[in-house]
Amino acid sequence: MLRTTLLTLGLICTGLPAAAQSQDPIQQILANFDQIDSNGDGVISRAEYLDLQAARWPQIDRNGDGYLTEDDFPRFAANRARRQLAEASYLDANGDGRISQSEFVNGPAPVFRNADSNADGFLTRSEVQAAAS
Ligand SMILES: [Ca+2]
Ligand SMILES: [Ca+2]
Ligand SMILES: [Ca+2]
Repeated sequence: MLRTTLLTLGLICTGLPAAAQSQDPIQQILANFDQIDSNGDGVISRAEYLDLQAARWPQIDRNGDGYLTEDDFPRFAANRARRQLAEASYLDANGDGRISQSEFVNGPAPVFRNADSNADGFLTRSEVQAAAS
């Protein structure tokens, strides 16, 4: 469950159709592998993954106050917002009840860690494919 939280949060906040929201985050990495691999060396480094997280932040912090809180979700989605935020609470490193940009971008990256099966800090295409299957 944890591994899906980061990308799910972003998709919920962008208001994409339900079908797109349910897409597995690792499938999205696989589909965008070449764009995420910005230096084109054929592997996704942790730094390239962090760049991806940083690029997604504006869609997550919708009201632009620098923190992810319930206020960033549509009012009608308050219950879902609380659930999502509870699942993402592991990102709240300083325990102040909200997730800052730096906590989000630099925090634990379970999607990356789970896919990096040899734990060398790089995702190869075959590691991503294995995680996606
Ligand atoms: Ca790369
Ligand atoms: Ca916010
Ligand atoms: Ca915090």
